[in-house]
Amino acid sequence: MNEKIAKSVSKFLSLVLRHSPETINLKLDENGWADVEELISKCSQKGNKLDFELLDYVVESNDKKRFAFNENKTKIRASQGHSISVELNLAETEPLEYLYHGTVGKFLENIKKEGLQKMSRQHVHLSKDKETAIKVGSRRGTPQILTVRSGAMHRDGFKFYLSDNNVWLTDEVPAKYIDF
Ligand code: HQG
Repeated sequence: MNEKIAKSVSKFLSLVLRHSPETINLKLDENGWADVEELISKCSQKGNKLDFELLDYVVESNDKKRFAFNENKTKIRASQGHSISVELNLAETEPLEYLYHGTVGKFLENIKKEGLQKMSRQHVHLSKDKETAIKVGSRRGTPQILTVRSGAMHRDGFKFYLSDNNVWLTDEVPAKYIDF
């Protein structure tokens, strides 16, 4: 399989399954699922040649397992990262004592004031290891890694969710729980 093509399909799927399904006139249900046949046919109509084999390859080989099929592979959704409102029905999960968030220097002043906010997404994204947080921060420049005292937050009543692809999600992280 051509990796360049797979990457470009993955980017396009992120766009239509997380942010703007209307780009190809696709309908997502309230849980974020799209019909696989409809997705394939609407992508192809818009010139993004896609067939089931390629879609299956992208889902299975994706570095971050960003997308998931339902059991019989008739539906597909993004496992996290949405900006549109979808109910992922993720189970509330007790977090590890510490989780990490990768950001960049220019945001620190604001984060010290307001804590971590979900910004344009549905949740604040956290990871269990610093390596992942470094990668996330590096998308924007020199990474700055914040340590979140998630255990303390949880004991204080904040809820945490673990996505199907192991990204920790929460609604916000007040600054007092962040070690800068
Ligand atoms: C920052 C990618 C100012 C926050 C990644 C981040 C991740 C604030 C940016 C996933 C702030 C939001 C999500 C505040 C937060 N003031 N800046 N109060 N609170 N920020 O992209 O975590 O490859 O929405 O630090 O790997 O960077 O797409 O979040 O820099 O898992 O699958 O505002 O996206 O995954 O940016 O990334 P994002 P993120 P994919």
